[in-house]
Amino acid sequence: MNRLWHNARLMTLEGRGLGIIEDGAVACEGGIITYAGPRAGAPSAAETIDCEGRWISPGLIDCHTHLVYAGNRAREFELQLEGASYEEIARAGGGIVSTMKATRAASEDDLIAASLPRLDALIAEGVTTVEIKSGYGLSLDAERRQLRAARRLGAERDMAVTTTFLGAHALPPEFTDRDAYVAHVCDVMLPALATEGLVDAVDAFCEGIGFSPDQVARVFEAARTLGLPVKLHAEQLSDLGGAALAARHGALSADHLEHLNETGIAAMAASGTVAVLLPGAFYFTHEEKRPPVAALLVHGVPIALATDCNPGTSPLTSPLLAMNMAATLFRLTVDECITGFTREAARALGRSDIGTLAPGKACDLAIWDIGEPAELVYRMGFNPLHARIWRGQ
Ligand code: DI6
Ligand code: FE
Repeated sequence: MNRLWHNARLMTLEGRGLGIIEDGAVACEGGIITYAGPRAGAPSAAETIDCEGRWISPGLIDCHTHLVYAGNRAREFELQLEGASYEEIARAGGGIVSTMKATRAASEDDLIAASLPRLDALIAEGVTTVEIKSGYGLSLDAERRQLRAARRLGAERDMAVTTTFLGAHALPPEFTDRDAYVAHVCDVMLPALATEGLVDAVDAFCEGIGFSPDQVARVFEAARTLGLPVKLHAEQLSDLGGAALAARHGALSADHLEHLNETGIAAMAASGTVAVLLPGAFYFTHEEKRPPVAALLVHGVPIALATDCNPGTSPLTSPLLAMNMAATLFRLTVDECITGFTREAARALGRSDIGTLAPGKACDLAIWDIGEPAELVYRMGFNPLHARIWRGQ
């Protein structure tokens, strides 16, 4: 059935900024937008919805999450508050490995049950597409369960889920040699999971405590052989040249980037690699170095934002709070915060069918009870979502 939302103010996200249309309307047929523009030019429809002057934006896109895992690290957080270091916690069995143990012990149904509340928190704030990474299984079976759970979450709710294989996240306890584990990731895990249709993209953690640029390059080669796009956790804690490496491999995005240097920025600009900034992790880990936002803008690198929802460094399920943090901590403008969770987030996922309001795009809408777009970014802990529309429903 065709539908028309009218008497609305639109953030179409078409063009450079927010693409605002006052007194606008959006029409939809079969889950696809057929019209987004001034109300005066709107087609007639079987069903019309009066938005009473509310704002409509594209549904939000959370382009970097580790949303599927079991357990949590609240006790670890408490120990940190009492003065324990990350190393002490890791030695006591904490850190990524503690989430790995809980995730390995969980069935696919357990993972779904544990992850649904987090997904629902995103849905409540208007998210219509979410990227979900593996990386807490670190064995073929457990990574498969995580990715299958991620796929199933999309069916449990009206939500588009894109999956990313992050086998090269941490060294599992069965391995002592990082190169040997990377070979297992490239030769065994990735080909099997890709064949099963569980992998939309491939990611790695390029860091002193993660994997070296050489090891990441091997993972990227394996992805290329399978025709899969790549992205990278780069320059979060130190500068290993990960972003430039990602750019050389035509990565969709390089994410975190607090310690990114000029060379990396230029390389990203040349390859069109999106900078995904994750203010939740910056905040939660007390990072002091800010990502080089001004230089990214000067070079014309597109900037996206995401929650990085994960149990260790960003237990965040609020895109609206992430926008507020990006503004206050990274000095992004209101327009940059909103484009970062819509149009640019779509770009970070390599998706041209979502992220703006235009004919031919998926009819994923967020309808907001606000007087102006800045209200989305300005408030903290308040949710002005009036309605969320997924594929026209
Ligand atoms: N970067 C991070 O901040 C997280 N993973 C990553 O690649 C840490 C995840 C965790 O501590 O569980
Ligand atoms: Fe992450």
